[in-house]
Amino acid sequence: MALNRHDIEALAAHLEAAQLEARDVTKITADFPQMDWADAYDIQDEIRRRKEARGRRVVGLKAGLTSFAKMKQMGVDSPCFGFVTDDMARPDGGEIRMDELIHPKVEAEICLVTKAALRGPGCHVGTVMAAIDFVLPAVEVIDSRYRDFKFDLKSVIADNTSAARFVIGGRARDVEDLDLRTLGVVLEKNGRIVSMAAGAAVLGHPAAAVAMMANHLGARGQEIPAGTFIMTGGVTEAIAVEAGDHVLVRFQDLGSVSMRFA
Ligand code: 0L1
Ligand code: MG
Repeated sequence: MALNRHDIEALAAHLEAAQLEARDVTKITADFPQMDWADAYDIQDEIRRRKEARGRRVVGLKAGLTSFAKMKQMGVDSPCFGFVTDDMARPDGGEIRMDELIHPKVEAEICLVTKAALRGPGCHVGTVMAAIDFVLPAVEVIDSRYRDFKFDLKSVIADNTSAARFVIGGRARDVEDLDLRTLGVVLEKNGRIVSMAAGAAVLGHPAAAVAMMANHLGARGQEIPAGTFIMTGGVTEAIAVEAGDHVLVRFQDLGSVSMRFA
């Protein structure tokens, strides 16, 4: 670790305030270039601690930057991990307020819910598949707090991987009834198809994102508990939205998820 506890807490307060006030900030590595990967996740953990201390509940985990399209879009070569809280959830078909966000983008995500705990190291697609209860479709609304998306991966991790809103829709399906690699996803904005992909876009198999997450958490002495909702990462690149936009995502065998931005 390169940062001291005081800096970790100050940076967590700084980033969380930017999120809650929908205010952009410069990337934190500009002022703390020595920040390392452990510091970045410690800042994120401190944001989580602050939210839980105020009564917010962590209702899911997320993998980000897991699709090849997304990694290319953001110029990074490895995924990252974060969490979502109860106040980030919005209903399927509902409205998402733009005045609470900075510059949101939407991502279509295949989500897995565990029925057994997963703890790395050594988790792989097989371990994960054995621990999956069911599959759900969702749309994540990410909203980087960094001005003009000028960031690096450590700054993004500290900023809880841009987590802002998420919408679960469609229908839950047993994992045995699906082929997660060939599961097709079509994203429409204002009635026009803007992106398409299949589950394999996420690291070859969406369960691979969960295995990476379990191994990452294991290295930090943590696990994925049974009953965890996990967003495996956008299958396509993220799509920018503005007030008035309507987003509809159709997931093969899982139904659809929609929302309007107002
Ligand atoms: O969910 C994610 O893919 C995290 C993305 C973080 C970077 C961004 O804001 O685009
Ligand atoms: Mg995402």
